[in-house]
Order: sequence, then structure tokens, then C-alpha cells
Amino acid sequence: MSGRILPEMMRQHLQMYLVLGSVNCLAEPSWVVQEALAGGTTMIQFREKGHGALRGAPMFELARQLQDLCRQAGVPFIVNDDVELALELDADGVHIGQDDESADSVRERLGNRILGVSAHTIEEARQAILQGADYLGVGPIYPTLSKDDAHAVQGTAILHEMRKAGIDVPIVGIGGITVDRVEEVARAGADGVAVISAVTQTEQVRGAVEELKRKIVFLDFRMGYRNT
Ligand code: TZP
Ligand code: ICP
Ligand code: MG
Repeated sequence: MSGRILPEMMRQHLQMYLVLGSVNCLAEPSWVVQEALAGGTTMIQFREKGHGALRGAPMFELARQLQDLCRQAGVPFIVNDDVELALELDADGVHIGQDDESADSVRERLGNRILGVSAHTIEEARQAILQGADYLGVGPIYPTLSKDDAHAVQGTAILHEMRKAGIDVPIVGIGGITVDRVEEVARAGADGVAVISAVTQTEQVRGAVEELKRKIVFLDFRMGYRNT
């Protein structure tokens, strides 16, 4: 790799961003990931969290397995929170929240790998960018059942506010996003959608990914002037 990822490339990867761990999946996580990749998911985040989450060797083995599938498909594999795990796997990047290690310290350890940071306010967004974030995860936009310690629901207003404040970095919306809500999220200024349940809590994984992606790609085509 030579240098940090370019914003235009980052925006492409954010279009249909699947976040998942074994706890979220109705079916086998590796099957879910295979189907999501077949449906055209553009990036995957391994987020092994919550009640019943794997730890130790089984967690590592699952991460490795999902990473292999992503590699074969040429899709970036991002690790949530766990910088050690990301480095051990040689993952493509890390996503951190505001309660994790600071972004600049994670950036130092990651080199040029992708760094995503959750931001809930304009202040947090500006700070994350200064500290080396390649993209921001903004939410929860809608109510979610997938995160126990989620912040208050923000609605799409936060996306509008960030764009209005001149924050032009790649942004993905997250939290309760379904096919019916993609348009509102994209119109508010997100480059893509990050979802857990819309893809993991259905038997039609491939179809769900295809639908979400088709919407975001179509909207990006129509609004392409905005974020360039
Ligand atoms: N961060 C903010 S909301 C959320 C995370 C990890 C959960 C998103 O899951 P879902 O099922 O798409 O609402
Ligand atoms: N945004 C993204 C993209 N991932 C997360 N795990 C999160 C916010 C909390
Ligand atoms: Mg674009």
C-alpha cells in the first residue's frame, strides 16, 4: 500500500457496508458473508460484541474465516474496536468509537490502513478528521436493537448539519437503516449505509444487499455532484 486511501475510493467502499458478528446472524456468519459478498456488499466490519460473543481462539478463527472470504472477493475487511486483532490479521482497517483508544493513537498503530471513527456531533467529527479518520460512522440515525449502548437517535438531521458545517469527508449512516430509509439517509448527505439487522436478520441476505446497494448507487448517480 502506498499512502492513505483516497476519499473517492473510501466513498465507494461505504456504499453498502455490512457490520456483523456471530451474535447478529440468523444463519452461519460465513454463509451470511458469502451471500452478502455475492450481493455486492462493498465493505465488511467484524464486530464480535454483545451477549454470547465469541472470544479467544474461536473469535480469531471466525475473524480469519470471514477475512479470507472478503479477500477472495476483493472487499475490505474492517475490525471493530480491536486494534490488536486487526494488526494480527493484517486487516484492511479498524473502526473505533468515542470510548475507545484515541483516534490519533490508533492511526499511529495502523499506518495507512483504513480508520473509521464514530461521531455524534460536529465537534467529534472535526476532531476525528484531525486525528486521522478516513471516514465517519454517524448514528444511530434511527432506533436500533443491535447496539445495547447506542446513543440517542439522531435522525438524518445530524447528517445535514455535518454537511452544512462543511464536513466533506466520507460518511456512512448507521442505525436502523432499511431499504425504505436509504433514500432519506443518502439525501441527508451520507455516502452509504452501514447495516447489521437489515442484512443479518433475513433469510434473503443476498437479495437484501442487492436492494440496499441498488438504491444507494442510483441515488449517488443522481446526486453525484454533491459530494465531489
Ligand atoms: N452503531 C450505531 S447503531 C449500530 C452501531 C453498531 C447498530 C446498527 O445495527 P442495525 O441493526 O443496522 O440498526
Ligand atoms: N459506525 C460504523 C460504521 N460502525 C460502527 N461499529 C459504529 C458506527 C458504531
Ligand atoms: Mg460517489
